[in-house]
This record gives sequence, structure tokens and C-alpha cells, in this order.
Amino acid sequence: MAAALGRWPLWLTLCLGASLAVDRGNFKSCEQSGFCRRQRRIQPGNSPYQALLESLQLGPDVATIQLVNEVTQVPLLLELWGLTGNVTRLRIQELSPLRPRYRVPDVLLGDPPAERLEVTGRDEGTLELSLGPGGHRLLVTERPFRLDLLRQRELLCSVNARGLLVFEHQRRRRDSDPPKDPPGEEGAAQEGPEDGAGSTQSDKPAEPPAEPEEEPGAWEETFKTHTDSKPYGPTSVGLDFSLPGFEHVYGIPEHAESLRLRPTEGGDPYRLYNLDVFQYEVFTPMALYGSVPLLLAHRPRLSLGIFWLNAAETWVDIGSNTAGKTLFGKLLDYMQGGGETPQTEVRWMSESGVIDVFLLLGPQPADVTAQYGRLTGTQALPPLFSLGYHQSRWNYQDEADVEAVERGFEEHELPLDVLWLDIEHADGKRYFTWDPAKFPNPRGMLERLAARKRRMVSIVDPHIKVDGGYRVHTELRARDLYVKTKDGNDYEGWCWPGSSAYPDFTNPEMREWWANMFAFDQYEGSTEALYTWNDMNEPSVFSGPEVTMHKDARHFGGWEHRELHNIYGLYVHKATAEGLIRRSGGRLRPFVLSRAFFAGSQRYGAVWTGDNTADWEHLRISIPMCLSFGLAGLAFCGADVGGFFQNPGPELQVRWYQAGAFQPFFRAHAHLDTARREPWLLSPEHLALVRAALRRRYALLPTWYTAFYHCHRQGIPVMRPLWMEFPDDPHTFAMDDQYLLDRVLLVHPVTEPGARGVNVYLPGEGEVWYNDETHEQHRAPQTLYVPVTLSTIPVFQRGGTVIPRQDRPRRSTEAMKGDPFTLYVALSPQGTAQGDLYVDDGISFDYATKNAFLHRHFHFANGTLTSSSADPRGSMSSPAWLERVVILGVGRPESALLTTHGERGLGGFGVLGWVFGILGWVLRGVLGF
Ligand code: NBV
Repeated sequence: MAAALGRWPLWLTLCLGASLAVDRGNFKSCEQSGFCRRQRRIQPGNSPYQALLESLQLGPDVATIQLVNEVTQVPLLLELWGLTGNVTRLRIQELSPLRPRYRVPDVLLGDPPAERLEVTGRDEGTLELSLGPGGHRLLVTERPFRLDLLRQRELLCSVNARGLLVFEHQRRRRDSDPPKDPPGEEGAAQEGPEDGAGSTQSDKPAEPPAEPEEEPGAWEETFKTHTDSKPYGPTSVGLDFSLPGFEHVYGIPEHAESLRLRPTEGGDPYRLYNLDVFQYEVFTPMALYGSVPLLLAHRPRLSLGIFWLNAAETWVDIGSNTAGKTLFGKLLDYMQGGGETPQTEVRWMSESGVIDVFLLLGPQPADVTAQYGRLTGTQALPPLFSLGYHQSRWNYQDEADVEAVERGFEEHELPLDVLWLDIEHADGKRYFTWDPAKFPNPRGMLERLAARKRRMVSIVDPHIKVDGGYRVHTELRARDLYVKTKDGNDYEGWCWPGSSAYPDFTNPEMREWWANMFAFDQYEGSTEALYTWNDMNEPSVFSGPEVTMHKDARHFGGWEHRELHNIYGLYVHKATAEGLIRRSGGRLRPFVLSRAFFAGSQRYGAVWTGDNTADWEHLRISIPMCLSFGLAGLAFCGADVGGFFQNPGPELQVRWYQAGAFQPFFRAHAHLDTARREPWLLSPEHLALVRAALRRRYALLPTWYTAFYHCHRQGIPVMRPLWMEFPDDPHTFAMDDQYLLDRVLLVHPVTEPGARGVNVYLPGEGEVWYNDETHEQHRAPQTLYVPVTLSTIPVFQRGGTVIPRQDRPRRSTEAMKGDPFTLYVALSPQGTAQGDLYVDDGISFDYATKNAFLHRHFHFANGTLTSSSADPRGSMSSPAWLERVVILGVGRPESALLTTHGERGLGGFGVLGWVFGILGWVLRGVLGF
């Protein structure tokens, strides 16, 4: 039983919501985190590592070289791969580890295909390897060890140029017995599919080398009332990367931070450690609920990514370095005319595991996101309903409340797809059950909702009430599927239900059991209309250190929690999504929202930014937060609309609906202690504005769905920073108050109180943009002052694009099925435009398994709009039809002519200025629906 009375004050704070700001004292600073402190004290320029070039072994796809620490004489093994599609992988491990180190499984899709490596040059102290057909070369320097990655003659990235490679080799504790229970083969057996040649996992442990003096805390670390026993001592790893020419770096969610990451000198590094941070503040490098160790760097003509595959607590330092620049950096300055070229330094530090890094070499921004998508998978295609509007609060009290809220949407003609139930719906927070007094007939409730083409989400958290009368608990205990303490007992901590145990989701058998719990006969009262929300899966343990699990807790295979902390939440999400797929016999797509995440979580569903606050700065930060999520593959991102803590005023609430309507996951949510805020509780004027925002979202759903399809296929985010589409325009590089939806719409939500206007930057030399509401045309590039009222959402369609819409207001996405489409054709200055529309049944996997989809490409040139197939595999027959074509950027046409499969159709019908309508049945044949 790990619950400590010492944690009660925090628990009380959580319940009462008393404090208004984060309690920083609950979370470690770098100085309080032993390995971060140790690593940060190491000064650049003194690397003890030497590459033994004569040890080079060149396999068919991997090169191995031994590294040795000249002080401790401990040997490491460096493995290098040139992967297809401009990716280089490097892995560093101990050559003869005392105990296997954790190599993150279940994140990579498989063994990434590799190119043949060749030695193309060698002189004293340097080795040159060519990395396949992309023209990339790697220079390996012997002493001190460093790597320089070049494309032709251009230096892209240097590794260990500052000499900050750290590999705390495993050792025996001085004057003590070895730890009793190191993981054996079982631990090795759960290694993921990425394991390949050069594995040292099963190598025999070597005799321990001579030990350096250890600093206090190396073998035991105390934070507040918690002591981490650290039976294996210090095991951290770290490495530095120099990026010449780069001034802008992004990614490594989750932080409440601007899109462009800030230098961390003088403060803490960015921390990646999944934590339940109560009342988080904005603009801090503090860790939040999820972690994706992917950093992107961008400059004109080049984007790169560094993917650091490690699931332990990780800190990332970012420096802009001109003074301590590498020789190559100085050479670059010289070649470019003597001026200082900027350079960014990135340093990764993880508490344990191995160094496993993928350098994603772009060169375009979309290449980097695609490279990452090929490694870890792309966003699962969401069921269409989940792109509609979600109404949540902690809590909708009972069946009558649900009914009344749903009726409210009906009566006020507000579209709604999903109603959410938080923890109070379950019987005493025993997930997979219903409170019998409040929800006596869940099936009836779900059927009523489904009859009105709506759905429900219920929360299923991963902490399980320790209660001998609760089947989930008794079965998990009997099957021995809980996480263990360091002493081998079931790990227990304090959470919502009181004393709770934590299923070991890293164990495949546990995930299997959990997935089966979503079968309709296991999760009683559930139906196909019920989907799932996983909260608290960092995991949150109120009584644990930093509100999470003890690092010396034990998982399947004997691994310590410290080694895999950041991937725990992904496994919960994965098992839940698999459960929803399985309950439909593999037919239907799941929808699962998760709070914690890791690299690869995009394959399992949606994520959100957790417990934000109802204030303007949290509204503003939702944009860069979701942009950062998207860059790291997590495209299906949203923030609680209205803010979770505290009560938004009507202006903030309206502005949040307007912003949320243009973010991928669109859900209003609120804390238990806040006032009710269903939209009709606003004044009629404000309600009308919320209605307008909701309807705008729904009208654009075909564009959203098509954007998600692009993302699913190509790994390109749905919500994109401007620089992804305008990579050579430095003006866009730090912009995070506006963004693009796919490549077609530019959105600049109003996020200031009392705003009368906003400055919108319209990028693109020689391009034009059209105001989405007034259809007014604007030339680019320019910063346009857009006057706003409370009803304005500044959105612009890019000239040269075609977007599909469904303009008839309905109660939900399902009610829109069969509604006709309108195409908005926004002409470029050259009078051309193109775009596409993706349609499928919106719910099943038939699009993938039976090619049951339709993907049309639209092209406008020489006054003619043509529709053709964008993907001939798509074979769905659809009732969808086209009702109108709106052309932006033309004068009033004299007539319009329609040609169907070469036959001449109607001409000269009603022309309304530059907007003209055409009878749907006429166009149906032409556009191939
Ligand atoms: O389940 C209650 C809440 C939930 O409403 C919120 O969205 C989660 O992020 N949950 C956190 C636990 C309590 C937070 C104070």
C-alpha cells in the first residue's frame, strides 16, 4: 500500500480546487532530478569518448563501431543505419551491459527498411560512410568521437560536437550486494519489432569496471516525502546535436508553450515526463500529460527532425550558439561571407534506456512529418461523427440530465454529435459500471441518443478500485496483472476511487483482457453508440511522487517503471482502441480520447490538452499547443472549449467556440465546481453566435474529413503552422496566432478581449486569399488589418484551391449523410484552382479493406471546372451529389456551360454575381459522384 498520509494535502487541494496556480513545488526542477543535474554540470568540449574506427563492421544494412570512454574504459556499441526515404538512425548501447537496458517496443511500425552503407573515404582519424541514394554522407571522427551528417557538401547536423555524450554505464554499488531481481529473458522477449542486428540484449554481463566516485543520490534519491530506491544506480544517457543555420525549432509536446521553442539557457530544460499537473500555467518548460520526443528544426529550404526514441524521463536543452560554434559552423560562416550564421544546439538527457535516434532529413517540412509517419504510423482516420461537436462536463448527473441537455441542443437548433459522461456516472468510480440510482437504464439512454443520430462517450480510467466486490479488481488480482512494487506486491496508490491498483498495460495479456472488457456482454449497458475516454493515464497517482507512479515499481518482464513511464498512457489508449474495434468484430473504427500519450499514440485516436483554465491566455495557448501536437503526429488535438477550471465570461465563451470550431477535436468541457454553461444559458445574442460557430464547423466537415484523410495517408498535420506551406518565408517561422487548416484555409481566431480588429498575415508571393465570409479578395503577401465584431472568425481561403462544404444545417453529422455538396472554387491570379474531396461511410474500415471510398480531384482552368478520380481504387457508389459551385475571383459570367461525359448540358442559368448555382442532378454525372 503506497498511499502516504503525507499526500493528503494535495488530495484535498484537488478536491476543493482551492489554489489558482500550479504548485511548482510538487514537480521536480532539473536541479532536483539527479540525472538532469549531473548531466547539466558537464561542460562542453571535454568528451571522453573515442570511436575505435578499426572496429568498424559493415553489415548489409548496419555499420557498427565501438566507442570507448577513455576515463572509465567502458566500451559502447554504436550502430548506424541509412534508412530509405532520407532517414538516418543511430543507436548507442553498452557493449556488455550488466543488465539489459530497455529498448522501447511497440512504437515503430516495424523494422524500417535500410539502404546499403558504403565506406567512401578514410583518413587518419576520420571515416566517411555514404548512406544510400539520397546523397547523404556521415563523417565519423575518432577523437573525440563525433558525427557530421552532410547532404552533398552541406552540413546538416553534428552529433556530439559539443562533447556531451553521456552514457552512465551500469555498475555494482560499492560495498553492497548486487540487486536481487534483474530482468531475464522475459524482459528481452517484450522488445519491439525494431530490434535488429547488433543487439546486445542477451550479451553476457562483463566484469564491472572500476567505478568513479558517485555523488550523493546516485543510488537513492529523495523528493519531498518519497524515496526512489534506484537499485541499479545511475543509468542515464544524453547526447548533443548541433544544427548549423537553424534558428527555429519546434515540437517535443507536451508543453504549454509557444510554437517556436525558446532557448533554455538560464532556466530549466523542456521536460518530457507524463504528469498530471493541476492548474498548469502557460509558457513554461514544465512537463505535462504527454510526451513525444520529436523535435523539428526549420530554415529556408531545409527542415529536419530528431526523434529520440526513449520512454524514460527526458529533458531537452535548447541553445542558440554562436560563441561555442563547431568548426563546421565557423567554416559555414566563412563560406557565407564572414557574418555569423545562427546555430541551434539541442541536448537530450534521459534517465535510462539506450540512445536510439532517428534523424529525419526532410528536406521539406512535409517530408519530415511523412518520415516520422512512416516510422511510427499516421493518425488513425477518425469516425466522421467524432469531427462534429462534443458536449461534456464533469458531470452530467443522471439520465434525466442527459435527456435535458440533448433536448436543449434540439430546441435551440444546435448541432451536436456526442454527449460525454465523466467519472461520476460509474458506480463509486468503478469503471465499466453505472451508478444504479443515476443511470438505471444506460442502454435505453444510448438507444434514445442513437435514434436521434447522436452518440455518447463514457470515461474509463486505468486506476482500479481495490474492492473485493468489484469484478475488474478481483480478476486482475487473480490473474496477477497489476503493476508491482519494488518488493513484488501489487502496487497501490490513491486516486479517485480511493485506494487503487494499476493494471500493467505493458503486459500484452493485460491489454488483451482490457480489450475484451469492451465487449457488449462484458461492459454491461454499453452499445455501439458508446465510445471511450481514457483520463489519468500518465498514470496519475495522487499519493505518488510528482502525482505519478514510483519509479522503482515493477512491470512485466521485470522492467522498472522508470524505464517506460512515458509509454504507459499509450498502452492504455491502445488497449482501449483495440477493445472498441474488437467489440464490432473488427468492422467499425474506434473513438478513444486519451490524456497521456507518447510517440505512436496517433494510431489510437484523439488527445487533448488537459485541464486548462477559462482565461484568455489558455485560449491563446491552445493554438500553439495543438500545432505542436500536430507536428509530432498527433493531429486529432483539441482543448477544453470554455476552459476547464473557472467560469468563462460570455465573450470568452463565444470566442472559444469560434476558435474550437476550427481545431481538430471540438469539445466543450468544464470542472465539477463550475457553473453550468450549456450554450442556451448565454443571452440570445451570444447563443446565436455559438450557433453560428457550430454551423460553420459542420458546413466545413467535408473539408475536415478530407484533411484527416490526407493526414492519415501522408502523415501531414491537419492543423498546420504557416511555415509548413510557406517554408521559405521567415515571416511565418514564429507565428502561432494563426495557422492553416490543411493547405486551404488560413485561420486567425480572435483571442483578445474587446477586440476590434486583428492583423492577419497573408503569405505567398503573388498569391491571393479570399475572406471566407465576405469573399473579398486580398493580395499576398501582406499584413491585413481585419476589423472584427463578436461575430467574426477571420478565415481566408487560399486562391488556387477548391474546398467542399455541406451547407445545410442539421442536428449531427449522421443527419448530414446524403446532403449535397457545394464546391468553393477560389481562383489563383492565373485563374486556376484545384482541390479534392474524400468520402466514405464515415464509420467502418471498409475504406481500407474494401476500397469503399470516393476520392475526387477538382481542377479549374481556362474557365472549366473538371472533376476526375484522385484514386482509381476508390469504388464506392455514393448518394452524394453536388448542388452548387461557388467560384471566387471571377467577374460576372455571361453564361455557364455544363458538359457531362462529353455531352452538352444546360447553359445560361441563373447567375448571381460571381456566385452561381447549378441544379445538382445536372452536375452529378459530370463530377462522377
Ligand atoms: O474525471 C475528472 C477530470 C476530468 O473532467 C478532466 O477532463 C481530466 O483532465 N479529471 C481530469 C480528473 C480531475 C481533475 C481535477
